[in-house]
Amino acid sequence: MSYCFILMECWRRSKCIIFHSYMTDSNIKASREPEGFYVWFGEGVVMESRGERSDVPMRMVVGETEIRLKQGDITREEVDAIVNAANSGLLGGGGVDGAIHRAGGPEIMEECRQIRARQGGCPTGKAVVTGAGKLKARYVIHAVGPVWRGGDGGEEELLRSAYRESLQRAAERQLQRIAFPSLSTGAYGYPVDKAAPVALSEVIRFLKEENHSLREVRFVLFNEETYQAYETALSRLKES
Ligand code: AR6
Repeated sequence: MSYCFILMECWRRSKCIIFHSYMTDSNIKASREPEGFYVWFGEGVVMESRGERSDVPMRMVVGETEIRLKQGDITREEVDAIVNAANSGLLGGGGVDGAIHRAGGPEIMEECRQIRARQGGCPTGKAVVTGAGKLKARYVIHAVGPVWRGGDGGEEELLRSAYRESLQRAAERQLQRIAFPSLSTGAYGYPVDKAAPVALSEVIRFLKEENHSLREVRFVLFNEETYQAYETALSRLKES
């Protein structure tokens, strides 16, 4: 491996690179801010990189499955199934639910209507499956997370259940790649710093303990704040 390659990899992955010069006994810190600042020395220079950049997708491997965090719009994901943050009536709404129905077209709502007619909707903590209409995914798994009421109303178990049920629906269909939004942390008001460790730990538990075909579980997080909360939670879970 060439030095140039090593340098470029460190540069890509690091928040900060420090060049130690043992000839002049000085350290030169090359921060990535402002972007593009670059320092190069000749002989007698040792390079050290520090920190991990948040725009390098964060990952964790559990058995044969990768958990991956990314910032983006879930309606664009090319996976076997995307999960929708639905309501019990499967009636559509705002947030990610609205975005999925808009992008996927009316077929998804028609299937939701049939499920409603058959079983009266989908209780909180459960998940049901429809096709994905015009989306790139094959299925939409409609999961109903809890409304946040302060934390004493069983919200954590209901949120765990919504993730678990979604993964079970995927496993029943032998799916390999599934993408989640951050359930309940928008209109339903679940604080994202509390929801992220619940979501990730339940996914990790499922992957370790249940029979499944999954090879990738992707969290597609809409904004920076949500991404950061999941990144912090995943870092802590990796350390524990
Ligand atoms: N891709 C990924 N994440 C998104 C997208 C998108 N296109 N759009 C929004 N989010 P919410 P909830 C994020 O409100 O809290 C609906 O009306 C959003 O930033 O969609 O479970 C339903 O019909 C937030 O981080 O879902 C229900 O009535 C996360 O998705 C109710 O809202 C969840 O926010 C469900 O509320």
